[in-house]
Amino acid sequence: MFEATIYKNRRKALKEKVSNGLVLILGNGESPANYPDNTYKFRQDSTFLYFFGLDMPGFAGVLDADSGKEYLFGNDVDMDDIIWMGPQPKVKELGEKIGVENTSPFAGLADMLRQAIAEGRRIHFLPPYRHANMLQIEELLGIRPELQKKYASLELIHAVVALRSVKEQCEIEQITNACNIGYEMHTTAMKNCRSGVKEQYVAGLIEGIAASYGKMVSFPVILSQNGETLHNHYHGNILKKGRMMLTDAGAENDMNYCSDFTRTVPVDGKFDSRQKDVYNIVVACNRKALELSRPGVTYLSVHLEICKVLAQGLKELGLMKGDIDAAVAAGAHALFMPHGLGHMMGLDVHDMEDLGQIYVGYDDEVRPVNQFGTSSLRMGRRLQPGFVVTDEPGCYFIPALIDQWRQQGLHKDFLVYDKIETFKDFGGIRLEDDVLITEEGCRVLGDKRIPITVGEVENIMG
Ligand SMILES: [Mn+2]
Repeated sequence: MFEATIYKNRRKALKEKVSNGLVLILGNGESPANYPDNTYKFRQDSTFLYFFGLDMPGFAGVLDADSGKEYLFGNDVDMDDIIWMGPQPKVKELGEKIGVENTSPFAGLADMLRQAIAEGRRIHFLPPYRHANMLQIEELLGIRPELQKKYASLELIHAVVALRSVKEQCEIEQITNACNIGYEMHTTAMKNCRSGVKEQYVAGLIEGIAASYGKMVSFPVILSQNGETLHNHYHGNILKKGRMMLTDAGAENDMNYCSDFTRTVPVDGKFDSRQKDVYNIVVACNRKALELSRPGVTYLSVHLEICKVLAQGLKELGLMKGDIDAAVAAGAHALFMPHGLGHMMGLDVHDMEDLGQIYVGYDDEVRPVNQFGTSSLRMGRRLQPGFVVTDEPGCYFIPALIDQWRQQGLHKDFLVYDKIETFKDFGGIRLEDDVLITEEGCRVLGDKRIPITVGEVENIMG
């Protein structure tokens, strides 16, 4: 964990942002996979990690916005735990590590909240996403699970988003570390992308790299020679010459900070000319986003600009036609890129998505766009120094979507369906980097850039 002052400062800032009452931050517990003692790898709640730093199950924190007092609730281990898990620090000692003076057994949490309710005090909590915590909130606050999202504190959500969105130097170092693991993962995937190899083999290799350098993958690996399926977790195909392998994967490091990269490479290491043509358009989109991203610019506008680069490139290939600005305004390009340019990243790969994407990626000024494609943009608001966002344009040929649009006669003025038809066997390309917004502009995170140009990719695979 970081040193205690980091957590103390964060909690102080949070208390200043919340007007009054108690702030309840629940940690996560163990989560059973197939029987109670056989659990999934433990994953702490990211907001609890951010303010209380303890990466272990069974804790909750409370901040009193009125008195300024801070509390950590958790149980000391007993002899049984020591026999099975080894010696563990006392809750008091854990509190000292993160600068919290007041510690208490977990049961003290219910007592404190009961008293606060009796006094009519406000209790702020965040929208829970795990059923165990929903039951806990029901028990503690008497709010049924289906109502908890509604009663979660918007004031607290906004305060947490404001703090966690701007990454501190110590966090940028951790994300960089996660990106460096991502570099190992992706270059290993490239070197093993050979015809006759099963996708699962490559997926397993890179998952092992994430586990061996850090905690685990930051989300289940997406790896497929059918890259046109955006989130393809099926890894049962044998890689075939002539296809491209799309790998969207990242690592979560020891401090639970994430990386998230996508590369798309030709099986056996040489792009054919059609692949090269489309690939270079996506490289240009990725590069355009790096050129435009800087403080004060909305990420929605960056998204729309790279859509124009995509449409222009596809027009040059004879797949689109007409006025490019009009095509993008109409949403015709979304046949090829039905998703957004990127999302926030930090302790979560989609940072703070549990708090509500609308509060993370949008604000009063920049509202979500209700048009197919751009409606999937997770991050639209103005960029600030310290934001970490992904830059992940793509170009896909999804046969079912092409058929549907053609049948409905959608965007006939901008789409050359006869030509598009000949790309139905193409697959999909996505190229994703993790980007830090700096004072002057932005930079790709990671000590080394994962090979991205045609030349770099063919070189490392050759
Ligand atoms: Mn991503």
